[in-house]
Amino acid sequence: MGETSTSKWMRRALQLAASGPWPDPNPRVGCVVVAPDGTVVGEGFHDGAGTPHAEVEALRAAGDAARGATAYVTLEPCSHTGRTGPCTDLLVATGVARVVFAQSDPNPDAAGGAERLHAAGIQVSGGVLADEAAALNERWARTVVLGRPLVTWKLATTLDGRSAAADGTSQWVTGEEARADVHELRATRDAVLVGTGTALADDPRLTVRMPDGTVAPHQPLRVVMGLRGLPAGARVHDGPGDVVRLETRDPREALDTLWRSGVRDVWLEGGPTLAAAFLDGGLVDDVYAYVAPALLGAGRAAVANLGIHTIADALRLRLVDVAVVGGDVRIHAVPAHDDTVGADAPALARP
Ligand code: AOF
Ligand code: ZN
Repeated sequence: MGETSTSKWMRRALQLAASGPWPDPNPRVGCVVVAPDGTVVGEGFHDGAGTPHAEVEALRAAGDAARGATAYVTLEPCSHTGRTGPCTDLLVATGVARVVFAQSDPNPDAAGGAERLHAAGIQVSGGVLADEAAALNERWARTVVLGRPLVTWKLATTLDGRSAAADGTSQWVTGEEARADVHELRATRDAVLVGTGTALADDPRLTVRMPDGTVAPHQPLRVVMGLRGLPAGARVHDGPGDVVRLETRDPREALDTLWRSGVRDVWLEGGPTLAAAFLDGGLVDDVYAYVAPALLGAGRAAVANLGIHTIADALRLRLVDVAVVGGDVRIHAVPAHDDTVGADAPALARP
């Protein structure tokens, strides 16, 4: 079979993959099973975490016609038993003769499928339209490699880096447009996270609101971490969407818990102590700084002490982009140790 038909079927598999839900803790995967005479005998896609894998759906549709056929899959078939059984075993059992896949599986728990198929006597080739397949699941791939949710830290400061005045007042550092922009970005995340300090001081609702003040349809999970208790009347308990209390001050532990409950990206809104803990642990992947052309000269800094004493040790970020938002400036940057694109690029490209 020539390269043209191989990429034609893979394109179809990519199309199927794209019909899967997003965002989702699992990757978007598509599969097409093609008989030796070139007829499609089965198609499938992954319809979200906990549902059958794309291969399972396509093989189920193909039935006996899978024998001797070629399976085109956008992701290397899994070799593990997770929420579902290994697809490699099913491909072998159904008598598929050949497997063509696009992206190798970056998930350390599920990888190795190609070798397993090969060992079972199936003809295997990978890398067909791999970049396109990878682009569908860029954030997923980053999170499975890291084994934790991606973290975006948002801060709002004056020109002199202060998030609150000397008397503790902090509403509002930036203007209305910047606040609307924050709500728009919040809405693209699975969870919004603050520390108990911020929850007590600012009494935020942490909901996503539309410019007219109404509540947006998608509400990220609202998470408050830290050891102090919250009053029953705290506003975070109001409105739609779930609220989670994480009784820990350890960012790693908090991210582990969130990861296990399916959260794949977190919007971190402070305060300064929590931001410092995440930065210190190398747990910040994206930074959105809203800077107001205002000066306070005194008051709380956006981030607490990072233990840096000399300029050479500054935590340097790489600039991704700068935008004027109303009367303020929005700076998007990523930690300099991270030379991949901003973790946001694929998510924000989505409608
Ligand atoms: C999917 N859908 O169609 C394929 C996946 O949590 P589990 O048990 O569903 O396993 C998820 C892993 O399986 C996933 O991280 C990826 O490595 C592999 N393949 N996953 O969600 C699919 N083929
Ligand atoms: Zn699988």
